Amino acid sequence: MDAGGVRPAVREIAEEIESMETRGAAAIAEAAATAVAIQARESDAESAEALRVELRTTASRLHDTRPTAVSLPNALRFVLAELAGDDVEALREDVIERSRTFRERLDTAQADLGRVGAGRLRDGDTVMTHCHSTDVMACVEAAVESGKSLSAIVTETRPRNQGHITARELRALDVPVTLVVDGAARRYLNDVDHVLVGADSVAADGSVINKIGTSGLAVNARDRGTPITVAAGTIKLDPATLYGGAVDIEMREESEVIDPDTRGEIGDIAVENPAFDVTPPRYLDAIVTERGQFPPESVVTLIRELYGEQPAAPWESV
Ligand code: RUB
Repeated sequence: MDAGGVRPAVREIAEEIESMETRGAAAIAEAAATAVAIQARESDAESAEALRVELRTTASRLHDTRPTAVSLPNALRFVLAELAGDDVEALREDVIERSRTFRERLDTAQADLGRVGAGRLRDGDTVMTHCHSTDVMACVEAAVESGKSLSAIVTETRPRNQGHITARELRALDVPVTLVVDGAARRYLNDVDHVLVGADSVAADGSVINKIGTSGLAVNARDRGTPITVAAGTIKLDPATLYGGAVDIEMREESEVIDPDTRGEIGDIAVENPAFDVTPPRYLDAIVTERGQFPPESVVTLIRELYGEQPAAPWESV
């Protein structure tokens, strides 16, 4: 067990998020909520205070895994909203119950937003996707289930090729797929009716933070007059941005871009590997959530309604 009493199963979940075995904003949030419940269930803490300290240490470990998807801190905020009281068993049960509620709501939200997003797609549309987003897949699935026939152009999504996951899942829905390299996206926009992307975070000004390449794709789509929709459940809304917080863009290993031997052969070069970028709201047509669709600039009212107060930070020790 860790200093801080973090259970091995929790450490394993944190490592899976770090190594991207568990990836995508919704899956990361679900895994974090599950990990906190495991910690509460397996903890040997004999007092509520000791359990509170362990839960904060657990939250801190999970929070440090990946910095950009706000669904992770939002999950921790929800599950660890109330850590009050002197009864250790009541505290344990409360955390387990809140984790269950969070995960159930996540599932329902995705199904609900899928139906909203499906409404934006027409029978016969070709959609272009970037990366792999379960919120996007929920929209496509709902459209297909409602009898619409779709085809897809899928960017491979360098350097980790999440487009392959999207391609596989679209084929499982019987959607015809053309896989292209990221650099070919603009060329193929001529054949596309709708661009559909997910989000890791949505800022109060309506900017969308998603997989690197999304902003260029959005600018190109706007230039071509191709509608672009962001599918993002409300756990992707970042309350800290209401109070001047900025979204931290994850910088990943250089070796994901170029292997060390090839790099050595080339000589002295700098390599940068940002995992996400920021798309300003003017390039986006709509953000689809389980609460309906919003013009990106209006999303601030939803953030205020759902997360109006100064956001808590249950991963910080007190
Ligand atoms: C994943 C990514 C996805 C969002 C939304 O990046 O950018 O578009 O996380 O996914 P990575 P979802 O592969 O680096 O985690 O809709 O499943 O939450």
